[in-house]
Amino acid sequence: MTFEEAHELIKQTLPEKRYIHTLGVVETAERMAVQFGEEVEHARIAAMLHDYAKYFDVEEMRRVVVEEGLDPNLLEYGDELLHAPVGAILLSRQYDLDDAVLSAIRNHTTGEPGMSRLDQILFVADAIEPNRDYPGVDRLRAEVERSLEAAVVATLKQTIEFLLKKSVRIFPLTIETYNDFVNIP
Ligand code: DGI
Ligand code: FE
Ligand code: FE
Ligand code: FE
Repeated sequence: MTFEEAHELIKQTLPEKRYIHTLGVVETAERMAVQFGEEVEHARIAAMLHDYAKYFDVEEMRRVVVEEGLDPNLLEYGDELLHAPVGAILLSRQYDLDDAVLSAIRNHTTGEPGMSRLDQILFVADAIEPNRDYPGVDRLRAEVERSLEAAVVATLKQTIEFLLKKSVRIFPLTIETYNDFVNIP
């Protein structure tokens, strides 16, 4: 699938606000791929497709988790987690996409220990794209100038703090990714 094909698909699939968010992620992931020497075309396509399943029917997404043998814990931590792994699976069924691209889409919400540099770029770009506006977002943007790993840790901290404030369950993979990326003193 080419970038333009992905763009057409997403324009037809997502509502206006999510489409605008997506274009911000594309712009940010593209810039970060240049900065960190990763393949720009993979970054652009992964960013364009990352929220493909965001508004899919929750019951349908839960069925995909069961059918495809994904981690059954995904069903116990809130529906927001489903769109990343389920989106990657549904896209892989319908389109020819690079494994590196599918991995970045699959991991964009929780991250994963040992995730690739492309995964890291999408994970951070999703959180800092220009349309994002929440307390601390400029601090995250500044971390990207330090290092990609520093930006991943800062993004995970912001996500975990947000989940704690909301008193919702934190998916173990989110914590495992934090433990993997944070520096041992
Ligand atoms: O899809 P986006 O809104 O662009 O961003 P995203 O894919 O990073 O999803 C963010 C949502 O996912 C937000 O509502 C918080 C939720 N989320 C992220 N990590 C966890 C989580 N929810 C739970 N319950 N546990 C997590 O570890
Ligand atoms: Fe998402
Ligand atoms: Fe490729
Ligand atoms: Fe997103």
